[in-house]
Amino acid sequence: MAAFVKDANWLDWHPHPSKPRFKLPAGAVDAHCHVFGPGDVFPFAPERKYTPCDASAAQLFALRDFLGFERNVIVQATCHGADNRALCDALQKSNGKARGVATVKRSVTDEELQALHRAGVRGVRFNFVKRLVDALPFDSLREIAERVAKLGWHIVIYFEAEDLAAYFEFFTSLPTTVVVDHMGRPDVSKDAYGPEFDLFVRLMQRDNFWCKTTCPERLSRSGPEAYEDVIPFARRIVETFPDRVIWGTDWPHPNLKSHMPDDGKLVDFIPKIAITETLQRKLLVENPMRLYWPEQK
Ligand code: 0GY
Repeated sequence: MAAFVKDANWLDWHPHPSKPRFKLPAGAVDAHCHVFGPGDVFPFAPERKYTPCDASAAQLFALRDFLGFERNVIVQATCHGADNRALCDALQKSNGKARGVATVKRSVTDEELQALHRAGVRGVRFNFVKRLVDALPFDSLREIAERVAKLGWHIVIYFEAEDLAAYFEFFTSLPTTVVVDHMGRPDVSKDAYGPEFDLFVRLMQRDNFWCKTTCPERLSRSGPEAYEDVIPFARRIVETFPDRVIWGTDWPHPNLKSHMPDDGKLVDFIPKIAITETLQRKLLVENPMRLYWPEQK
C-alpha cells in the first residue's frame, strides 16, 4: 500500500514518450521539471493542495537521457511545501547534472541556506497561484529575497496573468534576478500583442527579469499536442528577450486533468517558438548555463 494515494483525477505522466524529431543542441538543459516523493521516502507536505503520483529522480534522469538533454533544473513543487529533501536527494543523485530551486520559509537559518547551496540550489520559488498555495506575505518574501540575493541566487515567481497588475510593484522591487514561470500564464485566447501580454512584456523589459517559455500544454486552448495558440506569445518573448529565456518540460506535469503530454512532442514544439539555431542554443544551452552553472563559462 502506497504511503499516499494520488488525487482521483490525477493523470500519471506519459509512460512511453516518443523520440523527439527535433535534435536538441549539445548541452541542452531541461530547466523546469520536478520530482514528487516517492511519498513513502519523502512525504508530501501536510499543507499541500494536491497529492500527486510518485515521480522519482531516477525516472526524471531516464527521461533526460531519452529526450537528449544533458542537465536538469529541478524546481520544488508545492506538494512538498518547504521540505526540500526530495529535491536535494535528486540533486545529489544527479552527479552535478542538476541544479535546484527550493522553497523556504522566513525561519530558514543561514546554515540551512548554505546546505541548500552546497546541494546545488541556486534559487527560491515564490508561488502566487491561489489554487496551489497560500502565498506568504510580502514582508516575509522580501526578507527571504534579500537573504538569498546575498548568496547570488535568483527568485522564481509563479503567478497568473490576471494578477500581474496587483503584483507588479512588488515584483519589480525584488533585489535580484527574477525568473517567471510559464510566461506568467497568459490567457492565449487573447491577443499576444494586446494589453494583457503587453504588461508582461513591460515586466520583462527590466533587465533582471527572465522567463520560462514553457507549458504550451497548460496554456493552450487548442487541444492536445497542437498548441498553435501559444506560439505567438512564446515567439514574442523568445525574439524580444533572446538572452533571458529558458525552457523546460515541466515533467511530471502536475495538475493536468484533461490530457497528459507526450514529452517527445513537447521537445518537437521548441523549433516553433525558437525558430533559428541561434535562438535555440540561447534558449536551451547558453542562457540556462549562465543562470545555473555560471562557473562553467
Ligand atoms: C508547474 C505548475 C503547476 C504546479 C506547481 O509547484 C506546483 O505545485 O508548479 C501548476 O499546477 O500549474 O510549474 O509545474
